[in-house]
Amino acid sequence: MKSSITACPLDCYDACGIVYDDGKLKAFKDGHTNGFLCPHINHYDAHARIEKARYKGQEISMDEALAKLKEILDANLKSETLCYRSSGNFALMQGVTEHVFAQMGTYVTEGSLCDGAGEAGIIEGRGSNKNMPLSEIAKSEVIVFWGRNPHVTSSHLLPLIKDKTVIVIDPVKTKIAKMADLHIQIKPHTDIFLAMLLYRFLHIEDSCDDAFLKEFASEHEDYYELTQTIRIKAILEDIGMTLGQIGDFLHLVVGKKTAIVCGVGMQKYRDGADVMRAIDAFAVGLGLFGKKGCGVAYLGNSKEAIKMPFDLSKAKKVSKVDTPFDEFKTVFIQGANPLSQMPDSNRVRDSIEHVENVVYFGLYENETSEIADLVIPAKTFLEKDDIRTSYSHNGMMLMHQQQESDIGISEYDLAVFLAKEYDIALKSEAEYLEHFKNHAVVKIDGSFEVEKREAIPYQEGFDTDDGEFVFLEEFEVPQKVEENEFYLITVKSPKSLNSQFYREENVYLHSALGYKEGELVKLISNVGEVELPVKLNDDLREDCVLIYSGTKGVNNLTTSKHSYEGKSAICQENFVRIEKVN
Ligand SMILES: Nc1nc2c(c(=O)[nH]1)N[C@H]1C(S)=C(S)[C@@H](COP(=O)(O)OP(=O)(O)OC[C@H]3O[C@@H](n4cnc5c(=O)[nH]c(N)nc54)[C@H](O)[C@@H]3O)O[C@H]1N2
Ligand SMILES: Nc1nc2c(c(=O)[nH]1)N[C@H]1C(S)=C(S)[C@@H](COP(=O)(O)OP(=O)(O)OC[C@H]3O[C@@H](n4cnc5c(=O)[nH]c(N)nc54)[C@H](O)[C@@H]3O)O[C@H]1N2
Ligand code: SF4
Ligand SMILES: [Mo]
Repeated sequence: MKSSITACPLDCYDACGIVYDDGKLKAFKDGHTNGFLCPHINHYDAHARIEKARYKGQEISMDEALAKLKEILDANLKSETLCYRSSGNFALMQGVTEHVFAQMGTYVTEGSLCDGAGEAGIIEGRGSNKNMPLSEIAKSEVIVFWGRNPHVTSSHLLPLIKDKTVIVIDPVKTKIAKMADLHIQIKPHTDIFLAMLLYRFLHIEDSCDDAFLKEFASEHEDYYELTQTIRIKAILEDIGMTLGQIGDFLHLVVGKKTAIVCGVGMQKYRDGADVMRAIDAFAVGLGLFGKKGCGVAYLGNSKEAIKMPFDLSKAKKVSKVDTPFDEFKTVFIQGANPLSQMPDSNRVRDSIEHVENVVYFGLYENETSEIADLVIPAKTFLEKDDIRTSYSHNGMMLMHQQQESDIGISEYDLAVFLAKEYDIALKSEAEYLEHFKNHAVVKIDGSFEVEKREAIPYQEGFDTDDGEFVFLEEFEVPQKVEENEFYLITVKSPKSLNSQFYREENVYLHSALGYKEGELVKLISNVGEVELPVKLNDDLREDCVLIYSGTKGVNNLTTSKHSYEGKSAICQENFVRIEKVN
């Protein structure tokens, strides 16, 4: 009998299990999914998808589209072809197309639009990026949400925080901030100061976990000295907090099982790796690693402890952040909307204009499908077999096909077509799925978990050469806004999954700035501008402008420079000015 089990494919911490019941999507009752899904999946059917392939605006059949793809690929050298893939669908089989392109000799992309800076900081400090899973967060007494907005981006964490002490560090009074025992409405891009001051006062109050430091972080005195270079009074005033709040913070966490649950918010800057490493250092001071119910959770690596059967090692690579599209004659785009989601949209548009053939392989119409020469509709997650893992828990979710449909082609079938045409060895779909499944163990409740992922990593020390934590040795003082400039906060919306589903259309401003609801304003940064109607929101700081990810034109404002470490986009590095539009 066909299994009715699948999982949500979306780029989301929770990676929920789904039961497909008579055309309805229902949540797993067991485990973290806890019987509920979220609006994206509850309304999945409501979103019109691309039903027909097309070439230069003309509808064609799928066979014609594949023939066209071959014609396009044959017209140029493989070294003039780029495969640009993102994570509109997070399941593991998505990588099979990129594998085939890589074997054909095309370029692929490297780097991150997302979490790369923070990940680089974690790896520098700990030697690896092993995440604290949801199941351990459940055991903690205190949760610190640091640049993470759980009501929007990880709602299945919420049942786990009942009866726990909650601290929130966020420039926005988010829903979780309003419920928290302590909210520090920090000035954007000043988290490195807060993390270092917390460490310094932990040391001054003699509250460090000395045994842990001695064993796993022997350079701690040097780091304490670095934290002493901060001018306390001036910095506290600048970041928008008081000495009392530092005391309150420490009072709430010292001696408690604490989970520091980080999001991508505080690392969308060029020194994002250092910010994350300073947060890790505070956790080291508290001795939070290698213990039950303690640790630092971030956007982990969903492929941790999985050996990928797809080989990109020999492929030439260009950055995903400032991709030189104009150096290619053919660009194949899968599961991505780079014309909206990459930074510096004007640069992206100018650069991609020079490409002879843009191929878009996706589900929905958007800025990228609009300019594509060849559009190939994908299959939804309900129409193909797959397997997914998560960047926040250790589960492995089987995704069985639930529906038959004439629309679209799966990634695997597209890969089969290319492999046949270009004589590339490919295993059967079942073999790949079996390969992934072999990385799992079955738990008592019948669910699968990635076998080699530790629930409590770093119990024997860190993965650095000598097993010790590597502290920051220097840091950059972040730039401040000038008069009439604002920090740009660009965050995830409850209505969209980046540019999928219901996209936001406004800029959010504090009412004290004097703009009217609905009024059109022009936002200007040093790379570009965008006009958007105002929505007032007093949960913001007065020095911030908030535009949600997925809002059309938001990335006109963002730089395509990289983070110093991690080859990551830095969507919040730009300051903006506001002008009235008459
Ligand atoms: N509904 C929904 N869910 C999603 C997504 C979506 O688009 N919509 N996208 C998915 C993806 S791709 C990702 S990467 C994750 C990201 O999930 P989160 O990490 O939760 O992402 P963000 O909303 O970008 O940022 C989180 C918080 O950081 C705060 N922040 C901004 N700047 C700073 C700062 O300088 N310091 C501090 N301390 N905080 C700051 C923001 O105000 C925000 O509340 O969410 C995933 N889940
Ligand atoms: N200003 C600003 N920019 C940002 C961010 C921000 O917070 N602010 N966030 C950044 C982050 S964290 C991320 S992760 C990126 C996300 O950027 P993208 O990965 O480009 O994300 P989406 O906008 O979700 O576009 C995904 C596309 O995948 C396609 N798709 C969905 N399912 C499938 C499938 O099964 N098969 C195929 N072939 N296609 C499918 C859909 O058509 C959809 O258009 O954006 C980054 N850009
Ligand atoms: S919470 Fe995340 S994983 Fe769960 S259904 Fe919603 S988008 Fe999918
Ligand atoms: Mo992301």
